[in-house]
Amino acid sequence: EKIDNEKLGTHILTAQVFYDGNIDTITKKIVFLNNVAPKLYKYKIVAEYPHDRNAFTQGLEFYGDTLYESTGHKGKSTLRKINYKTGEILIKKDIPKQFFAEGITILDNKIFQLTWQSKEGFIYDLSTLEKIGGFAYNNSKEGWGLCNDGKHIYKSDGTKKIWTLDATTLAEKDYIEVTTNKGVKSKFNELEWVEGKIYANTWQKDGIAIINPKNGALEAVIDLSGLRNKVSRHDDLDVLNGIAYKADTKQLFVTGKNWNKLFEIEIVK
Ligand code: DDQ
Ligand code: CA
Repeated sequence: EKIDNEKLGTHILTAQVFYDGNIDTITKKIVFLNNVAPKLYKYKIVAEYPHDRNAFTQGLEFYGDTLYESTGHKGKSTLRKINYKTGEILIKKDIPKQFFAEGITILDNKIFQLTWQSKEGFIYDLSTLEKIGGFAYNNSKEGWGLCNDGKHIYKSDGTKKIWTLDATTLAEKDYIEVTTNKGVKSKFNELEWVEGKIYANTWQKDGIAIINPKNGALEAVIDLSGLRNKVSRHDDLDVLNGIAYKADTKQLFVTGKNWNKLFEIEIVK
């Protein structure tokens, strides 16, 4: 492999060695770590809004003032259009029962939605939420989170990889590995594109990782562990999952699976 110095994580190097008239191939796995530890950020609550306690949040993204949400569990997955200020569900579409819906992202007036283990994604019309197409994943086994930078779509799959997808064909083109100064991390769930960085919930952790999309460096972690005490507990896995950024007003929102609140937060550095 040609070493791409920009990218952290696992690299497989192969070299051909000639000796005494023989040719041998040597393969070596090396892991490039980041040279600095992630910064630790705290948060401040700016506002609280109602959130459906029965929404097992898997994807969350704004388009203008409207919030879009994908909810999971097989047999009760949905796609929703929401007034975030009141929590009112404007449109709700049930996903066919065999699918466990996961992350969503919005690009070119379309909503792209992943499913967890069915290796299938769906495409919907942004305003009506009518299904207008689908796509398959060719490299990764699972679908977890999605976000986009206006040009490319980014997809997490539960492994240490975050994929870059072609925005037209949805084909998995390239990937980064999320890396700290200690190792390569995995289980990035809901994603959000925020001012040139990928924000990612780590599955079952009360924090958000801030990731450099160019090299995979995990640059900072926002510790959100105080939030779960501010929501009513639910029998289901009620973990932090759901990041949505209103880019026009630079507002950051987070919620959790089956949380009764959506929080607007400010990062405290
Ligand atoms: N994921 O979002 C982390 C990708 C999957 C969440 C799955 C949690 C529900 C567990 C229920 C298992 C039923 C087969
Ligand atoms: Ca999101």
